[in-house]
Amino acid sequence: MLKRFKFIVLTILSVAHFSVSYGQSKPNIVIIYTDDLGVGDISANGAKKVKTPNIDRIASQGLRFTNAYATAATCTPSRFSLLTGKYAWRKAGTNIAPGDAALIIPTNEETMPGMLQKAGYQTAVVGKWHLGLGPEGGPDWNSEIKPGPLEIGFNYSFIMPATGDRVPCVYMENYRIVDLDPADPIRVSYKEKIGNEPTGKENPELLKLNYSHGHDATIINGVSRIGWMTGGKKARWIDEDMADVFTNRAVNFIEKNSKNPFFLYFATHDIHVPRVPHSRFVGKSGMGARGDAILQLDWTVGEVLKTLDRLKIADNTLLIFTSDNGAVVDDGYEDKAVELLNGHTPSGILRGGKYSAFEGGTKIPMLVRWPAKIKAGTVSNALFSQVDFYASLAALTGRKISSQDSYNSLSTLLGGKTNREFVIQQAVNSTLGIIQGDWKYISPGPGPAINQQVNIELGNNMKPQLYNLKNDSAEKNNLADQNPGILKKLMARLEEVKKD
Ligand code: NG6
Ligand code: CA
Repeated sequence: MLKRFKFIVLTILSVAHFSVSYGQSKPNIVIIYTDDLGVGDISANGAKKVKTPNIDRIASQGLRFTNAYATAATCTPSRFSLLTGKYAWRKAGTNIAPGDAALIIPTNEETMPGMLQKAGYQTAVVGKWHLGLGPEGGPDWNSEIKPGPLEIGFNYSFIMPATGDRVPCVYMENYRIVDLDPADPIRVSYKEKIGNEPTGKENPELLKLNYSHGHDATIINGVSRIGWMTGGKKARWIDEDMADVFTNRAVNFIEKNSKNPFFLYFATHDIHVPRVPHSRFVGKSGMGARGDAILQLDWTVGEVLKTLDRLKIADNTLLIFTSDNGAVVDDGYEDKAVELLNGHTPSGILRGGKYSAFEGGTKIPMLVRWPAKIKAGTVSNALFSQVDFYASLAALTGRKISSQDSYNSLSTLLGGKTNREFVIQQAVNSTLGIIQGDWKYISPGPGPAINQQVNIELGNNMKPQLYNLKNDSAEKNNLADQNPGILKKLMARLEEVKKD
């Protein structure tokens, strides 16, 4: 009898002990994944023309990376890699997804949010999705839309299906479009015009923001988009309110889960096009809509920081702030971003930008704060790739995973030395580059040298390119001919990684 009693007491004690240490040791995790923000776009990285005090606060209270990379120079493949720990170029169909694409993340393989769920986290995605939705053939917008975020490991989802410049321009909460009137069903096409709503091409006089290239289809809220849609009038978003809507959902999720470990993947629309910020930011940067969108993004970050402070969970929250790809100025709308740049350098000294195989494509701003573990005001020049978030967060939360591409770089993420011998970069046309040691190699291939519309050098070249990033971080001198040995080594390494 006594023995049995002892056993019960011990069991209760050990369960109690387990749950206490469980709650305390697992930090909350917040990833603020911004869109198209360049290394030069935040004052923490030296920007002078625009001030980002809230973003800078993450750096001053935590860690600022100077050598961190997204896996790709566009959104869909970068996000695919972030959430799966796998290079997107291993899987067909992972380039910039049309707004009616089927879900591109397999539901039968473990993902980062799924792994964190198993580790006891409540998980949420708020903001831009752009990873496809629904079964093969794409989603039926008027019924339950699945598979989607909930099938790959999120407990809660509040998203825009694709991008701000792609139809359908509606929010989706879990399986449903928000405020959809069944009497006004949504139809979407990326092939041809459907319905009879005005388009940017046919009715430019109706636009409040003109397009500069592309973006000439259905007009929603005075802005023409990529793709055509009809119906869903009540459900359509107002671009000016988008940052408020997403921030509100993100804050609500944090509040609801402040007493248990949570993972929030907060993917902002800012500073992607169309840049139509709320009136409280319009004209405030003096740099046009792009600068104003940076101020709006900074406000968003401030709201997240304030919420963590108010709930007294900032100390035990690992907060990561970064971007999906490098900067672009004119990405298809006449929003005065070019004319009003005023000497601001979104990509810093880097060559290229969004879409590019040059550094401006994938080198991104990255700040990490975890007051319980990271010394305030640290700067790290350690090489880091976003493909490692998956394995690093698995290590943090005690989950065993198997991944060929994602390495456990937790110590790097918290301010230690690099754990990576190399970083792989993917440009818009899937050209690959590899950085190893001081050197960077870009594989040869066809394609225009410059995307004239966005005025960005893409890095395409029929000859192999080799740059010494240590002496030449702006990639001015192709040293391939002078260094055949190094060239051969990097080429071979890239081939090895591709084979893996
Ligand atoms: C391009 C769009 C660009 C942007 C990009 C995706 C045109 C001419 N350009 O095709 O505006 O939407 O796709 O950006 O349509 S990303 O950040 O989501 O990858
Ligand atoms: Ca992007």
